[in-house]
Amino acid sequence: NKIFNIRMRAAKGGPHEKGGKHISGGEILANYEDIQKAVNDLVEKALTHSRGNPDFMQIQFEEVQMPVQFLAPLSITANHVLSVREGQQLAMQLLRKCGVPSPSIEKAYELIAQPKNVGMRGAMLLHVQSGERVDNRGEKGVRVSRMDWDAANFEKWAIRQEMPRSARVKEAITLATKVASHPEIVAELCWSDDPDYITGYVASEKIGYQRISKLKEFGDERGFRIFFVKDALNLDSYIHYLEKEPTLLY
Ligand code: PML
Repeated sequence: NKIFNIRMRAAKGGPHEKGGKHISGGEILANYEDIQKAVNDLVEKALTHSRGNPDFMQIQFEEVQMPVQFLAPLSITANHVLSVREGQQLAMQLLRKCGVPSPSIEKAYELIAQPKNVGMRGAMLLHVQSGERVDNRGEKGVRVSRMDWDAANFEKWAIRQEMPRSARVKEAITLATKVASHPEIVAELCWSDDPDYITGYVASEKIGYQRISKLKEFGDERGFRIFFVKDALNLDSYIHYLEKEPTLLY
């Protein structure tokens, strides 16, 4: 049974490469019979996005040539905090629990504070022991791709877990589960660049998906995704895993 990857990206002010502002993106892994529906769903997602109407959209599909990895979603813990300060302190504490030393966490926050790293669409990969950035992807970062969660399974899961049945939550947990299942990645720290969305998370195989209700103030357009990796030697193989190897949640 062949599997296809269908991807969409939409921007305003022209294509992303020409300086257009990112409006929406998404991807679906589907059987041949479901490609039409996948395309419709992605077009609808782009046309109804809260960030505004796109004037550029690209849809692409291709057969997935590699075997698909099937994973169960990470377990979820909801952490309610009252302030950004409390949320960020909890995030640091969770990173330490995953084995990230304090000086490396400090280095991550130094990178976050640098204006040149604002607006990055992908993730930064940091070496867990030194805290140095090890990917060579500059301001683009590494974009995790080729992953999905069967819609009906996600719905059932979300009801059981009392989680919002939103595309955002579905995509974040799918991504975090794929990332955490790589044996060389010890932790992920993420929060959104959407000014209307302040919940973020720390995730790993060890601690699961730890949602933190407040990691930034409303109105803030700075979002980040950081993966702490054990070893920088096999960088190409991690990046290949993150970008190309297909993962489906069940
Ligand atoms: C959630 O658990 O509510 C999702 C948090 C991260 C969202 C990142 C994004 O905007 O894609």
